[in-house]
Amino acid sequence: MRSTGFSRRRLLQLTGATTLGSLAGCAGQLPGTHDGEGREVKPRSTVTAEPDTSVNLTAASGTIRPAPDTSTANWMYEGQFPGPELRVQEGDVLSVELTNDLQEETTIHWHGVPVPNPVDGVPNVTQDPIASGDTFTYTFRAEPAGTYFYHSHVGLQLDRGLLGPLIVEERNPHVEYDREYVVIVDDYLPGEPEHPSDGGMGGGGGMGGRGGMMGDVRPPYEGLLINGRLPENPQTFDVTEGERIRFRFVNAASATVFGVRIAGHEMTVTHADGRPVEPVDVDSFVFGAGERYDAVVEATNPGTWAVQADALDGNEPPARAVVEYESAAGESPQPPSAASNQLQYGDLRAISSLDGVSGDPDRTFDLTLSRGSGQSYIWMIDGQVYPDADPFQIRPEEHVRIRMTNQSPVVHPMHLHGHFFKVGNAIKDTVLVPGHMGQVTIDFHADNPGRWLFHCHNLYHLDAGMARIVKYVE
Ligand SMILES: [Cu+2]
Repeated sequence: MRSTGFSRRRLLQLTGATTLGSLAGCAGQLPGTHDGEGREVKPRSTVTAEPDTSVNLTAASGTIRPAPDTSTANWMYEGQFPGPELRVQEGDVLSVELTNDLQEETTIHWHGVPVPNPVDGVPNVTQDPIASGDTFTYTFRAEPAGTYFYHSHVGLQLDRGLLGPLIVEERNPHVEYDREYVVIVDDYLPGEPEHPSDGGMGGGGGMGGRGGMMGDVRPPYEGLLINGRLPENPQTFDVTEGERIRFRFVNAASATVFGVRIAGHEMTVTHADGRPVEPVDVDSFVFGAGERYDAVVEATNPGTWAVQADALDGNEPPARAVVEYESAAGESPQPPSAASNQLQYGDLRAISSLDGVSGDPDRTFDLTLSRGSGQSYIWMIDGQVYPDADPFQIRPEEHVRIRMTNQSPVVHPMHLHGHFFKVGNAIKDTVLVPGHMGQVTIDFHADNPGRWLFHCHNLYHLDAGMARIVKYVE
């Protein structure tokens, strides 16, 4: 149907590879970028080695109790919320058989892990969705080490509770610690998530809406959670004076950016999105949906202290947990003081470099992030609404640059599947692009062929079109 695409491709076949290279270098456009007809490169094959760890996960509905007198029907893995912690050694082969006992299709995505494309878990892009009653096995090598999480990538299922932590332990950590805790920060939505376009979020698709966030609507969250618990029912992290505690913070929320503090203690941030960084001391950090930070805390201030995560864009009471020294058991937790030394992306310096992204890029995409102007709830990348959007075509081994300008007033946590990227001196897989013309540039090495989703990790923005396929072509 797109005859111009055909003829352009024809022309390029005739003019040969030199022309291709120069075109790609100057304009950031690949022949076929807009016709969606480039010949795809086969993905890496999936791992066939014997798994070191085999896990069965069943997705099914059940009841969660985020506080003693609060319960709600939710969807869960193995009847747990958050789902069971999967913990393996770096380089191990992990095999997860997912059984779908839900009444609708599902998948699992291994957020941040650069798995081979066929096990990335994006429905209708990397696999057929798993039908109700069916099973699907995801097998991949768990590397590099890091703090990750897994979640459903179908529709709004993440906001129904289908999420859990995936920890890939380093063989040789670059920081010392005595014990660790995983801290999953989330927004709490009882019942079924609704599409804003259906008027289900109180904003009717208009401006403002619940939560009062300019230019966006917010689901009717009934609280904020740490490890599945509301603030009136906080988890206690036991510590002993003199210990070094590693906290692995995961923002598994669907629509919430959090600011995190621990009362009475400085945090030494050691990993960003699982990747080791030069340790940096802060008293707070902000992270968006899909981001992770690891921080080491020295237990040198006996007492009982709050771990607090405030929604930057919501007005629910902050999520909370408690750090309790043995010697102070039973005392009521002290709240954190105001943040004065907040982590900035510019503070992050990756320990190891990312191969293949030095110098000038082979291809650059200049993208706008924006909201649709009409009454319907639409979010766009470069003016297009996924899935009715052109794939970004790249070639194997290219150094690809994506420059984003956020024309909306709302922050967007942008996530690239299958790859880490360089942002400043950090290596990450999810990055916040601030509102009001905020600009962020990421660079990645095209070393994992396939079709990868690049999208906003605000689930409602994703659902409303803020996504693209990055596709490897020959
Ligand atoms: Cu967004």
